[in-house]
Amino acid sequence: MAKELIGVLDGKGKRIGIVVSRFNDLITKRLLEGAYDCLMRHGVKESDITTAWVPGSFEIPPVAKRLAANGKLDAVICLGTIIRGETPHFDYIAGQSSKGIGQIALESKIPIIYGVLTCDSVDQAVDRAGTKSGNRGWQAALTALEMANLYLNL
Ligand code: INI
Repeated sequence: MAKELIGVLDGKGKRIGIVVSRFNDLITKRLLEGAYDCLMRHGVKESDITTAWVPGSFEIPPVAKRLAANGKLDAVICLGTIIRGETPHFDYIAGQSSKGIGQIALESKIPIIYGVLTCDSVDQAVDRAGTKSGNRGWQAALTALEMANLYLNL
């Protein structure tokens, strides 16, 4: 019979790191609340969550890398919000942030979860931070638990 591996959605005993950006914190605070809510509903103890605030999404990858390397965590969740403006700045920040997080995810022993919103407008970001389209922070946290448990079997 084929062997299937799947991570259960259980947070009991899990230690989770979160890196969250202050830029657009009207939105990122909601993403963070969603992540806490999901983690604790799935059995993660509040005292087992470590949150690092960074100035902007550009600063997320280096901090996520250091948290992941400290050997004390089972997953790191990256939360940020990048909103398109009138210059190419958005593309540089969004590109560097996603590339950096992706690179760390490949190199780390623990899962690194991408919960950075890249939106064309504030309305789109609000939709994804606990209103019309759910809360991407909550979803990122659920992904972190599934991946942390999957990694135990790899
Ligand atoms: N950082 C964000 O997280 N979101 C943005 O929308 C954003 N914009 O638009 O500029 C942003 N810029 C700051 C950037 O992440 C760095 O903090 C800054 O460049 C210092 O390195």
